[in-house]
Amino acid sequence: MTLRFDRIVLREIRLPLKQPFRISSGVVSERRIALVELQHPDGISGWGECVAGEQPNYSAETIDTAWWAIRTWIAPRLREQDLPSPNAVQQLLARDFRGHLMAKASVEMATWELAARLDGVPLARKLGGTREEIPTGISLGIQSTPEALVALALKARADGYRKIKMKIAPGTDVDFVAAVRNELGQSMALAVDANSAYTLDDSAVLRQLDALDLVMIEQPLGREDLVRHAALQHSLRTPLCLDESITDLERAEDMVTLGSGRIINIKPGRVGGFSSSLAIHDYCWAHHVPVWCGGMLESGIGRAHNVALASLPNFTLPGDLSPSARYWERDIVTPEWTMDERGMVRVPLDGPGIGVTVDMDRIDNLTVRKDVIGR
Ligand code: OSB
Ligand code: MG
Repeated sequence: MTLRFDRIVLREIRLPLKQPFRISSGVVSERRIALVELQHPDGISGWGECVAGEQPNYSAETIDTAWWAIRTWIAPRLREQDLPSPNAVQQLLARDFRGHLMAKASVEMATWELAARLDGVPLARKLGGTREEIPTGISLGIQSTPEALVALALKARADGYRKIKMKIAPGTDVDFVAAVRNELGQSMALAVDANSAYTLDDSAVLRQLDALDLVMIEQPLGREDLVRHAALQHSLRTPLCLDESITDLERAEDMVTLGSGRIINIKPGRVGGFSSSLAIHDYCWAHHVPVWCGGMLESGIGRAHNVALASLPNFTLPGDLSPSARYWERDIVTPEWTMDERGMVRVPLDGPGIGVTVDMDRIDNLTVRKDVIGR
């Protein structure tokens, strides 16, 4: 069957988080999530989820800019066309069309899902994934006291998580992380993520973090600043991991060339989709740079895409792929995502596509806006 879609259904759902999630640049209590359904003429759908946030505090995109970009530019360019392969979509969307990577990714990834369904293979295998289960880490938001953070970290370890990442910002950093290190001991893999909250003027604080035996410090400096990250990396022994700064393969190459970091957090939504993620993955593998799959508080659809990607061989560090119950009272897929007591999430390999069932009744109940593009 040819890869094409004649109609795109865009839906916005509202999904309250069990707990507000605070990072250095803002807090979210209820996710506004754009879901993309690509409808093939034979009645098969491919699903995608847009990771753009409610506010422009992680990147310039928001759900509202993504909605507009999909309607105005992405859907008209791809709809009612025979696509040679999902790998062709990224280039089609790149021509004379800058930015909007999260909007592009949501449709590009849905195209991969549609292609996997048309081929009757699991998305993980369509992408070239080899793993059957993924080691999982948790990302803990900024807490009001070190004691509160320690309590969450103890629970995370008891749940089986293999890595604990703590969000930090100036003023809620060294004391908080040191308290967790003291309580959990040296053997637990701990990491921090600053979401660009520091500058090189904060080097005293960054040196104190360097002494806490962290597996990585994620994105301490500016989003577009590979040069200062290189200066910082050369002064620290802890590996820096870049998240926001890596928007495409070229940025990954620059990181390696300049020495701006030693690890990459690949979020397919941030880099424009799966083709770009695969290119970054392959490049990093060849250059001995480990990668892991980050999260953006996705629902069960986005999580399925992340789990499929994380099944590739160079995803050697635990991903931010917490189970559904960590975020939501009830997810929008069945079965919900779970993690076993060893901190592993299983890659669904029994059915085609994302391998979980989209709960249409649940989605209908949560939908606040819907837009149908096409006949
Ligand atoms: O930097 O990884 C990040 C959530 C929102 C914005 C940025 C980030 C995050 C997370 C969430 O860390 C991880 C998850 O989805 O569990
Ligand atoms: Mg991050």
